[in-house]
Amino acid sequence: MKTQVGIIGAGPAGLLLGRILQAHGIDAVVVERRSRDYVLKRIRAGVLEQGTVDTLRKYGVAERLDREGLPHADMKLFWKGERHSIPMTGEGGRRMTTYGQNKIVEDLVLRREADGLPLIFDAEVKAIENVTDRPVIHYDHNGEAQTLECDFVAGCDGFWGVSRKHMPDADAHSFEKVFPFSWFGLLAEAKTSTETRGFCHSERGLAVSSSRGPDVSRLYLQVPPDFDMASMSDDQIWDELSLRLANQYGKTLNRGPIIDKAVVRLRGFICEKMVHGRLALAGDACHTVPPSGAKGLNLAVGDVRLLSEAIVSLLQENDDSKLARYPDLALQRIWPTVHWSCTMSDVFHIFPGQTAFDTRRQYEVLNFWAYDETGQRVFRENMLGRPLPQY
Ligand code: FAS
Repeated sequence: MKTQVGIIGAGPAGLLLGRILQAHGIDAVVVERRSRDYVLKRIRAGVLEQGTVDTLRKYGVAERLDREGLPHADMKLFWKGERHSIPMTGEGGRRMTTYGQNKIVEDLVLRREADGLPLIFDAEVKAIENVTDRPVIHYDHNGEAQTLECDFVAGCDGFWGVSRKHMPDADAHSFEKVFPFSWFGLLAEAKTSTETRGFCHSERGLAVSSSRGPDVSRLYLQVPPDFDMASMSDDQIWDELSLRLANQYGKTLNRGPIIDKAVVRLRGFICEKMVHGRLALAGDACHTVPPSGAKGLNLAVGDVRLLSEAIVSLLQENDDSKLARYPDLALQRIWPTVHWSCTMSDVFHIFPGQTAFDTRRQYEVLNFWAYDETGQRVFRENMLGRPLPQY
């Protein structure tokens, strides 16, 4: 099979890239190792920056988002018995919107299928040949070895994907911090009460409560790095969430059936080697962000906006100057965003061996974000997201 752009991975990065390239008249094939059912059911992110919402609207895949997305008027921070609301509307009406990543992926898959464009599930990419010339993707599908000849390959295959392995000396250009704890992510059929929604610092560890729809809550608990999901019953999970998010504030957490559970280790990771020949990385394939800042998906969208421009220039104008600049421009937004997510991780979590002194320093940052005008602006501008650099 032949195409102009081979896209590895049908996550938000790969699917959105396919949609943008299609809008510019460039053919692409998306190759995804998991089943269609698995990809559509995977619960992950859910807080969208304005730039992400605007991009999905621009490329005609925001109809359900506009119907079901929940705008964030404020962000609630609570700690030591205090709860504080930070207004979250930026200049020009910029704001955050809650809409599940699984719905974005479904909207993009359905659009691609409706347009009759190639999207191959259950197809694991094993290798990429001739990366510097006319790349060939080798993948297994239905037990048969297949090849896809391309003019360009976009590695949108996430942190554990195969693309980054084809970047020469990627390790020498990679930076990583692994936090000494994980997040236990939950999806529950329970209405999110405005009284318990937000980011919570507690001496038992972080807890987060947000909404994924009128009767669906997305909740997170800080847990040890080697946490076993089977070690807590659903009642124990709700009791722990209540202890952190509600009891000391005299509030009640709405409970309901827990419909999805996942544990994700908190790490910050950036591979600065994002282009080699006719291969480029985007999204979690080149950076992983601690979910504390709700940025991973939004960063992936920014990468794809920049990479798509570079690919269009290369394939339609034979101009590779934007491709050469893509890593630098993307990193101008990736590093500050990863730094912000790591800062949120530093402030809201309880670290092994943490002293009362450390806790008081965390309180000082929370006071600055909640009660100081400059601090509120710092918090708001970082949560609303960095502007995307322009070529
Ligand atoms: P993805 O990992 O989403 O997609 C990569 C795709 O490539 C996958 O479908 C994978 O199956 C496929 N693939 C991998 N190897 C392949 C191969 N060899 N051949 C073919 N296909 C291959 N971010 C937030 O902003 N907020 C959150 O609240 C949040 N919560 C998260 C919770 C969890 C449990 C996890 C794991 C992540 C969370 N994230 C969150 C981050 C997450 O949303 C990512 O940033 C986002 O999925 C990035 O999208 P992609 O770059 O497309 O990568």
